[in-house]
Amino acid sequence: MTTSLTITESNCHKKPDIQKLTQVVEHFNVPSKLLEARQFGNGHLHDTYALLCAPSTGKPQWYVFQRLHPVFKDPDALMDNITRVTSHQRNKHTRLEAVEVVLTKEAKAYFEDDEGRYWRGYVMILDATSYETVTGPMLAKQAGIGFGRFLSDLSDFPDPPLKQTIAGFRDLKGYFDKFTTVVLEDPCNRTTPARSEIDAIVDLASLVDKADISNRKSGLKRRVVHYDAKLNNVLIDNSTGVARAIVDLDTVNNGLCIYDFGDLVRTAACYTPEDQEDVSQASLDINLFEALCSGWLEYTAELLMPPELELLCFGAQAMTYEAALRFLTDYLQGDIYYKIQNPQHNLIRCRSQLALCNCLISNQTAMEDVILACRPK
Ligand code: GN1
Ligand code: MG
Repeated sequence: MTTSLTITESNCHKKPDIQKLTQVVEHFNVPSKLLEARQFGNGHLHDTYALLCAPSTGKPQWYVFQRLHPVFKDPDALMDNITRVTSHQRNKHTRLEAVEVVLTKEAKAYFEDDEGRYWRGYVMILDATSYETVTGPMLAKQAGIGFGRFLSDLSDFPDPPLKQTIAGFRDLKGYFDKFTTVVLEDPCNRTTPARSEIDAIVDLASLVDKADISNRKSGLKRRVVHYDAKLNNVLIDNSTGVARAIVDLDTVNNGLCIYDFGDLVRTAACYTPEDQEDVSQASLDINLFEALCSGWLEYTAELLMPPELELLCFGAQAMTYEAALRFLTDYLQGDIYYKIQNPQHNLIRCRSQLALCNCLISNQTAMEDVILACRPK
């Protein structure tokens, strides 16, 4: 499935509340005549809308508006990070387009509604597509190039460091401890139907210790990273097929690039979606992996230090495990974090990520060989 940012019927789901959206849009510096509103995209957290707004004269323009998920409690820090990162991208005159935040009439980067929910808007990047699953090595390579350029363009990002927007984000040990507590408390009586997934998560717990050690390892440079480096956060130009922009900058932070590489492998080196029901299909495709590596390393190999290169495969295992762990924890808690389309959705997501994680572990040597071969000599 793909989400084309050229608006189509297929990427729009429920009917949006036009009255509410009209009220929100009025607070922003966009033409306030709302011609069309559609629910948009496939994110797991925010409510996202494509809005067509018309000035009194001239051409209507598409925007992406989002009502933020309540996990984002500090919108000033969130939007400040995004503004700093996109300004840096723009000053570099990079080949990647930087997303453009729409300001409110009070020149703020978000608006708080009367229910205490935060809203923000972007100018929509048209004629580009966000792919949910990979179609072949060419797309995997472009995804690698997109995130490789992103890392390289931000490699000279100035101090101060970016702000932490979600406490404990990307802390695998923290996620595991939370999971252990939820399993013990079993608030929704769901441990029985999830027994085999719980056991599978516990079987792979050595990854948690390895992440804890790696995170503190000297030589692992803290860089400006995306921290949600999924295939569907690269926009691919519809006519050239080239990576045009990196979107969804909510989690940009100073962190470890092995996890951005890892998220990319999780989502672009496997043909199936994150919620693949037939888990026998949720496996690594080595040709996709090779294409992705060659794209990513083309832009990052010169920056990377030996300990980072050594831990790239671990980054992929850890991110896939983390996804499984977080989906399962959410299932056990009664689906309070991620949006779901059916009652089993988080469990299904967990299973497919577990299958992929095991596949990444058993293919580690082959993957390391590919990385070695892709590194510029
Ligand atoms: C969430 O909503 P989305 O798809 O951009 C999550 C990521 C997970 C991802 C799983 C802030 O991202 O960490 O990897 O779902 N974002 C947050 O696909 O929790
Ligand atoms: Mg995201």
